[in-house]
Amino acid sequence: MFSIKMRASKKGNHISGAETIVDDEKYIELTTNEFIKRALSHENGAPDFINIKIERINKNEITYINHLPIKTINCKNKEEAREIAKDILKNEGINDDLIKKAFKIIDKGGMRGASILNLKGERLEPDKERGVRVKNISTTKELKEKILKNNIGTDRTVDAIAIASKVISLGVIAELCTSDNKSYTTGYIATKDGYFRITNLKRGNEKGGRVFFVKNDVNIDDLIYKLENKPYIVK
Ligand code: PML
Repeated sequence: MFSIKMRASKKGNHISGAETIVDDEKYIELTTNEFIKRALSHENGAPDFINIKIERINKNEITYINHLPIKTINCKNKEEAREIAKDILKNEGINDDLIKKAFKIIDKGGMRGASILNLKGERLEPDKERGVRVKNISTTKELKEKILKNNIGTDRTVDAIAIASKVISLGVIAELCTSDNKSYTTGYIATKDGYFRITNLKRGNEKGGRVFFVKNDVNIDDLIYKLENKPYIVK
């Protein structure tokens, strides 16, 4: 099996990223071409740097998990969407100050990965500019098809459900996310209860980002190691 990762940037600023796990080397070329096409046609601009990384991974190291149940909550505007988001997060024991802090981080944008906040509001990611990127993940072809064919979500959902399902299975309390694609305004919150897509969680042209909320006694080195390195396939 092979992990294939792409990231594209311009003048050092992140533009886009994608990754998957393929089970045979015959899929490497096709997938790589798709990723390059994606990098070159991204709405956030043309990159001056594209990095493609292909690594063999051992089948026995892969953890297979079920995807979080997906639910879409339609909101008429950002204000309504953020109220809904707050309610879901509060249900998980995350207080108002923390929620405000998290929205401030994602609205500032520009991070390649996620910020990690504990319940005291401390930021635990070692590199505050870059954040922590969840890597070595993929959805199965069947899950991708189910999401797209039944209009449960979009291509962005397919990528994000892999991230969300992995982080929640590793003990993260909740994930808050808006897209760094300028025009993509649907964001989500993931908790142990599901992946809640929330329309209009940001306005068009606004920036995006990710925050993971974790317990105060989290073993942060272990969590970051697993987020980055432990291969997961989400079915
Ligand atoms: C991103 O672009 O990485 C964030 C994706 C948000 C996806 C929300 C959805 O399911 O539509």
